[in-house]
Amino acid sequence: MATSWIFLSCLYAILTVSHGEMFIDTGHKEQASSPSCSVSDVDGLCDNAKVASLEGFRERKSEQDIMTTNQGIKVVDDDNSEKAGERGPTLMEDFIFREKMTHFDHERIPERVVHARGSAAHGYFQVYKSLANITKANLFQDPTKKTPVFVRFSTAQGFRGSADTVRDVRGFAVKLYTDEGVFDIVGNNMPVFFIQDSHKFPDIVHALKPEPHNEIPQASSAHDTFWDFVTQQTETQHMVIWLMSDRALPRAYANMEGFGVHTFRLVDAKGISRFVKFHWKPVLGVHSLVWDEVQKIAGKHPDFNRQQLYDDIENGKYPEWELGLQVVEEADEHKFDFDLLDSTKLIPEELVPVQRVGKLVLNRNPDSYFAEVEQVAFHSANIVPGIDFTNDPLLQGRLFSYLDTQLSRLGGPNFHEIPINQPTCPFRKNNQRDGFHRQTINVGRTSYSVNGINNNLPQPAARNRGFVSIQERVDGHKIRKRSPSFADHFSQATLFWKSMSTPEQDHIVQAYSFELSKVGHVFIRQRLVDQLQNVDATLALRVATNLGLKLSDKADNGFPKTDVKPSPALSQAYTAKDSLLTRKIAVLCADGVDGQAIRELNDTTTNAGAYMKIVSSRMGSLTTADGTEIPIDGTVLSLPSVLFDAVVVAGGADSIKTLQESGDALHYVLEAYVHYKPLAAVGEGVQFLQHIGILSKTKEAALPSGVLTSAQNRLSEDFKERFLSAIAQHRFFDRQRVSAIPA
Ligand code: HDE
Repeated sequence: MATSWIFLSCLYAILTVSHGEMFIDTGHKEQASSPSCSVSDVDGLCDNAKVASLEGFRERKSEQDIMTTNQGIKVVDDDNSEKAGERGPTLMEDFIFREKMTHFDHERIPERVVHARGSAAHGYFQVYKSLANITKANLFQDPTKKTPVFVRFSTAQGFRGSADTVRDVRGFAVKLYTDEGVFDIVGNNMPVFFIQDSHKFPDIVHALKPEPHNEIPQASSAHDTFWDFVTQQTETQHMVIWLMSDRALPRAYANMEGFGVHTFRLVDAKGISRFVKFHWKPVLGVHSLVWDEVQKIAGKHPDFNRQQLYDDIENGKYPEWELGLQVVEEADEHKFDFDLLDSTKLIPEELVPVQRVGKLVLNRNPDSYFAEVEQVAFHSANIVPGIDFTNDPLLQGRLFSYLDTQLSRLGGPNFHEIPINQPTCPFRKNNQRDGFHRQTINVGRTSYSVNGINNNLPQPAARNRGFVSIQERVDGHKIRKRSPSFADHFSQATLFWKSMSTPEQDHIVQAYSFELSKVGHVFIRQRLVDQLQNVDATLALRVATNLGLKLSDKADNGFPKTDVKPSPALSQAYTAKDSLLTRKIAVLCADGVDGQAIRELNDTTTNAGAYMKIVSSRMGSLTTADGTEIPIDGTVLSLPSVLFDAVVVAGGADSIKTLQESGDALHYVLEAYVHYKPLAAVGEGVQFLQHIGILSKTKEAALPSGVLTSAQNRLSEDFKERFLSAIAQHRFFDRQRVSAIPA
């Protein structure tokens, strides 16, 4: 009995589910303050100058607090407005009511015109060794230094309340609070963009967003205007094939790569500049969900990615990325068969290797979604000495747009004073004044330069202490034209297609077929399949067949190029598959389940960094075969299989008998099977898999890929090892007969 109590309390600690915190196992950690740091400290966050700087703005509830108005008047009744008689009208003079309601009426600010839905976290960046040989940027010099960061992930198309798991590019915006000012790398989880010139940005966004006459569809590219645009603006074809790929369905933000997209410059202390592409490489590898799954998650748990980011940080499973650099000497600018200034092109890693130079760690959730995540203002023009721009015409437009958009979104030119946007080094030392919501009280008579009254303060910095643009010679006629070096719109789409594994290619075909089947105009569908012939003949034929179309005769325009070599780095087939950190495992069971096997599975998987949940047909607790009680974390409906990476059917004769009679339980496992997830059956659980036809009843038949069985309820070390490695593998796309299963 004593053992069972210990077991029970352990399980409770590990498995407790609280509303809205589905995968949290410890709850929010109570944090001890260190005397030198006013921030409640956990994991050395007092090292984080940005987090510490926010402390002065944090407002916590305290036992001593008495409710007041914003003017400091103590409020005695917060339930009733002041009326002329108990049943009479509310009085105009009720300033307490008026203040409360006015504030409420103005709680919303305009959402971002793109990337409205997002989640963010604090953390730090640390370089592995000094990069002084390529850049003088202060944040890249000292390997002992941690630069505070705030990172916001987002979808691009949907409104602020849309679902996380839609087919979309994800924003990956990193704000680095360096000692020399704020440096923003406002990137995406795809290395290229739809268009080459920012002049087309309003067009692509209007085409992609819900259609203007009826605001349908939400957060989806599967509609006429998007495909009408992209099939005519053919430079989009490379990014579109990324959008049709598994990259558009990330399992978690921590499983996404990030890319700066444009070519930037690194500048060293001698003023020598080199071209650079920024990459963020996820330590846990790139992993995606499958299309059927993401659509279901969008309904069952629309905050899926947001929740995981939040929970992982609360549980100390901090998301990590390595910063990667592809550096190209200026002298090599023209050695590629594409233009480095064209943001619809990537540099294959096989041509220019990605050097991993530092680590990004996210280790603290924001305290207030609005104050931090909603009000953070990224701007691709926020660079520091040691970084510079290129003439990429997409980047050049962004250098205008991000500052401009904040003026209406954040209500004026003083958004840099909002706490989350303030640099951690000295700032606003200038003669800019006033404007909406100005907080700073500038003391003194002078707000101009040059001034004699105040010694011309503030003084400009010496050239070697401040930002100086590289001395690029620019010479040209005013002209509205694309460079001929931007003309190839298809070769890199071919590169991407050729680099995919067979299952990834299948998913791309399915994605084009699904999207175009939602397009009403047949001529748009025809245009797409005809154009896909420039990418790959088989791809075009497969999509055309699914759409019931015939391919038009193709003019010999030189595409698809036949000499395109695949780039294995683009495929998820070769990503890291060696960790269980943050993986989620459902154990399906009912009363009479074998408790010992669950204990062992729980120990094995949680020790490896995974989350395990007990799922049954009702809430409460289960009585195991040995008489102990196990708390249930959720039901087959509230914790559906789409929220997990793997499913275990636990043993115990009574438990299996109950499960076999439940249609929801049968569906649960079949659905995990068709989503290619690892499945394990223990003891009598094997009969369950036979019952639903996943396992043959004849012993000789080979197990389907990714399905593990243990005839005994006592688990062997070998079984546990194979189970862990199957979960680390993530998905088993070589699984047979999936399309024949109705789940
Ligand atoms: Fe953006 N983009 N963008 N974009 N973008 C915005 O800025 C814009 C582009 C990206 O988490 C807006 O503050 C133009 C490429 C991210 O707050 C806006 C062009 C890449 C975010 C804007 C592009 C991005 C935005 C809307 C074409 C990847 C969310 C709200 C020249 C490299 C940042 C805002 C956050 C947000 C303009 C193209 C990434 C309107 C004009 C390429 C991650 O300013």
